[in-house]
Amino acid sequence: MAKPLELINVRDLTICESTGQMITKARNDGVELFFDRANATKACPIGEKSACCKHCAMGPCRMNVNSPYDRVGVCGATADTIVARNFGRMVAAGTAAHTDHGMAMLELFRDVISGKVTDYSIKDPIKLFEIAGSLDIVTEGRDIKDVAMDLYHELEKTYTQVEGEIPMVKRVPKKTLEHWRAAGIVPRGAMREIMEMMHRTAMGVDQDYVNITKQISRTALADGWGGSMVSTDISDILFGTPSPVEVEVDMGVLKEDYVNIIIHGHEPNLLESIIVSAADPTLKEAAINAGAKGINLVGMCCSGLEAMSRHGLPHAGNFSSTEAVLVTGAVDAMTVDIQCIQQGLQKVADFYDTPFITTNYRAKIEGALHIQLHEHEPRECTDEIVIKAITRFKTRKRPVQIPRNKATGVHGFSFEYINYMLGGSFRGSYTPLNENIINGRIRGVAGVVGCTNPRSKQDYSHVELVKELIKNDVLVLQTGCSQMALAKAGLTGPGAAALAGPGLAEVCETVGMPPVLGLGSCVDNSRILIAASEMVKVGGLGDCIADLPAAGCAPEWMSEKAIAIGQYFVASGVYTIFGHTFPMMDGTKFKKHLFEELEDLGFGKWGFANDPREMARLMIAHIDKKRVQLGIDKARERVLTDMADRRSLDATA
Ligand code: BF8
Ligand code: SF4
Repeated sequence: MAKPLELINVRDLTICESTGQMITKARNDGVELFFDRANATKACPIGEKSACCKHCAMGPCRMNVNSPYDRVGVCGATADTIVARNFGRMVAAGTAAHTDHGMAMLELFRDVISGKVTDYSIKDPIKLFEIAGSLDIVTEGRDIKDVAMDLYHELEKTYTQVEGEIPMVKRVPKKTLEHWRAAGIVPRGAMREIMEMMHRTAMGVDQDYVNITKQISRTALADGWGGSMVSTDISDILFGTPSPVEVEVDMGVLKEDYVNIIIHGHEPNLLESIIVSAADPTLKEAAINAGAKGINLVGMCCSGLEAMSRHGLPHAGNFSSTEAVLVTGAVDAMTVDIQCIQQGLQKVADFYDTPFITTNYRAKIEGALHIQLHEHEPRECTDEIVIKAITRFKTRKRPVQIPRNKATGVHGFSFEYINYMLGGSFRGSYTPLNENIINGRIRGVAGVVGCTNPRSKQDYSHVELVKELIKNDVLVLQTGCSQMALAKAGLTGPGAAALAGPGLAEVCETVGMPPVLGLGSCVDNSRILIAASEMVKVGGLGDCIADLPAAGCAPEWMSEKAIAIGQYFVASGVYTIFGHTFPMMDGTKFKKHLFEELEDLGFGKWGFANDPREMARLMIAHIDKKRVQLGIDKARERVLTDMADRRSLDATA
């Protein structure tokens, strides 16, 4: 008889109190969550290190993880070829996810301009003109519709362009772009790059890991400076560019006496429409007639980040909490679209009688109810979801148990807002940021982003890493599920400045910003690229992104999308650390190429660490190395001495 599985102590699975409470409740209710499935399904040691090739029927061929050069595949493929090809396919998949999402947003934009879709409109014409101008589209004296249609045609190239550079590379710092040109990695349209990546990694094609790496970078850049960037910009134009808003987060935002609807996924169009449905007087009245006080819309994952940044909607939690939130019994409907929707949600929703509704033809789930969102008639779908939720509220069968935890933070920092915040409305500028980096008050900038993963204690590495960084005067920019980890821990409010080092705290106080800036969903990592670009353009910090005192980290990643993001940051010039696991055999030349040689070639490089303090140490050491190269290390020493002097004066006063 199989030995019963020993359950892992909840404290070792998550630092999120609410999720912990719901794991315990699920276990008591006899419901299996992915934390326990991860424990029962040990990661395959060969797959974990990407040491298997199944690209043809002469295989699958398996390498020796501990000694990669012991053997080769049947076709003679070496360990380097095999890991590089597998890595390339992860980047292709991640890039495909972001670009397909971006292309859907662009198609919606086209249909709004042409009048085919009337439920959405252009909310930010200023951004429309700015982006059009930055791509050399004539805007002066022209009708908004004409400019918008020209912009649509220009941006379509991001996806379909067969030859030549995609439009958004016009926003890349000159020297970084020249470097890409010399290396032959300036992206064409994403469709072309993904196609070529898949071709070159098929059996018997590209078998030189250095050459494969070039296509890996080119494909990833088609995501960061292409599909993702267009997705962010078009979403801002259609739904509004975010500006800071105070938001409540964590499962305590669910309300027992309201109809609770969770919006989970990635595309902002569904949530924009469901907001309108929930405000409809007839549906509001129906909710009240059902005995509820109202309708409570709550976001999760990246949809939730889009909703909170643009509308101040509450957010219940990140990826690792999506099953757990259903265990409260308080969710009257969960609606999902694309990406990071675990199939396991269906079974949990079923147990707690929660309607689990898919809305995008690309992502149906066996057993879930599918209500297709049609953009020309979005209310048909979203009204129906609200009605289903009201019915479920009326017939709730199980007792509701909502964790009481709730935190408040400030979110919705776009590139544009940071510009305004630092420079004021008349002279919006990144100059004060650069000045404070040069004078040493801010040591550098870090992007802390990405997923949570049931094989890694939820939120722990995100929170500890960010605390360590801000303590050392590193300004932190955040996106994705990482942003929610910090929000729940209360580090996205201005109060977090108290945890920052003296230099960063002083700047935060002067500008009135928190030391941790939430920039939105995962496609919004493009906002970090644009911010980095601006820092280079403003001057004083070198002349390419690789010169900046900056680093990135995804400490608890799980998705192929994260690998694509990591690679576009590396190719753009950023040292990028991943935690918890890395899909690559140790001791291979390919790993050395990504982790060391790319930096020598003028790019960023990959890094790996398991402990958040070690991650912080590596990032800070890199930032300090860049400060020395820029000749600004002495300025920081002076600032620190000044501060020490001031403190000792204060102490003697
Ligand atoms: O795109 S951070 S778990 S929700 S992949 Fe997914 Fe990872 Fe969350 Fe958004 Ni991003
Ligand atoms: Fe094996 Fe080569 Fe086929 Fe891969 S491509 S499965 S290494 S024979």
